[in-house]
Amino acid sequence: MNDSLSILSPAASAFAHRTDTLFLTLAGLALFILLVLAATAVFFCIKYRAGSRASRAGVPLDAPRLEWTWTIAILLAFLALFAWSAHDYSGMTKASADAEPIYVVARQWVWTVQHAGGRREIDELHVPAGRPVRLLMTSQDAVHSLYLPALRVKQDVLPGRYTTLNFRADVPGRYPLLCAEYCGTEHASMAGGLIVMPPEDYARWQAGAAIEDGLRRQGLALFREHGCVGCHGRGSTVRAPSLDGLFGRRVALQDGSAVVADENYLRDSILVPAKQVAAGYAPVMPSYAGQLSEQELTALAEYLRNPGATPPSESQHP
Ligand code: HEC
Ligand SMILES: [Cu+2]
Repeated sequence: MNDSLSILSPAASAFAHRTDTLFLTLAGLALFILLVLAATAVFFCIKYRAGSRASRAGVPLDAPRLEWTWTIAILLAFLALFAWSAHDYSGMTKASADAEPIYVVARQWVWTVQHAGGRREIDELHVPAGRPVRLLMTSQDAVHSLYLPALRVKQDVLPGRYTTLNFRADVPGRYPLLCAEYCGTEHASMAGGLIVMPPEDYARWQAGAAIEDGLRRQGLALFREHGCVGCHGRGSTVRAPSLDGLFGRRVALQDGSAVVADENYLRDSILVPAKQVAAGYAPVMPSYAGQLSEQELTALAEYLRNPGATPPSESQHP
């Protein structure tokens, strides 16, 4: 069949098929109601046109049974549609614990993608087929929006914080990647490709970056260069919390509340440390706002997410 004849763009994930089913059901229902109402209207226009001899006697002024029936039927139909779409939507937004994290930085007018294995790319996003992927996205300037039509997912990308997009692409191939939020003169050209690869090919493609420094390793280097290790390292004399195993944990704060240490918490801890001070510590950590680029913050976040086998405890520091 000719692709250009189909109404919907190709679907590359199970979620895309579910979204299409929901969309076509809604469209079909709306079309059905439109046809019934239009046919009834035309029928009455002809039957009761001026001068027709149709009987106008005995018109019921109220019909409670009929009114209750259609009110309740429509209510139930809409509640069912709501439950159906809410179920699909929550399935889409839920992150799976083993999802592959990929960092995306948007700026006017390119997409920069950074894989945990160290591989970087521009205006292209390679993902493994059949595996859950979690995009962690931020913008260096305006508000952008990452849109992957073949997966039927879209998410705003905002300056100053991370937003996430979870998906699992199933069908290998190349699909469009678009910016769906007007972001300046070249907005229309802020587009690229989503490349879905069989997992073995993806692993091989990732390994092609062995010569590049892994993102985590780069984060560790920054952790040393910027003196984080001087306070957070094990040999430190400053009273600062250990960051090992911090990611994903609940952190008690000075003001008595608690938060889960996610990417945004790490980010805020580095850029605006005074905003959320860990309970039991003095707010002595300096702000690193303006000293770290988005790319470097990404590397630090990746390192803190998974400090791994190389604890920054070497005591080259006094
Ligand atoms: C002058 C010492 C000092 C330096 C340098 C420092 N920190 Fe901190 N940091 C602290 C202290 C003290 C706290 C606890 C108080 C607070 O939450 O602000 C903290 C808190 C944090 C937290 C939150 C920890 C938690 O348990 O909630 C993170 C994440 C963090 N720092 C990361 C970094 C990174 C990354 C760097 C380097 C870019 C860095 N810090 C540099 C002293 C420091
Ligand atoms: Cu854009």
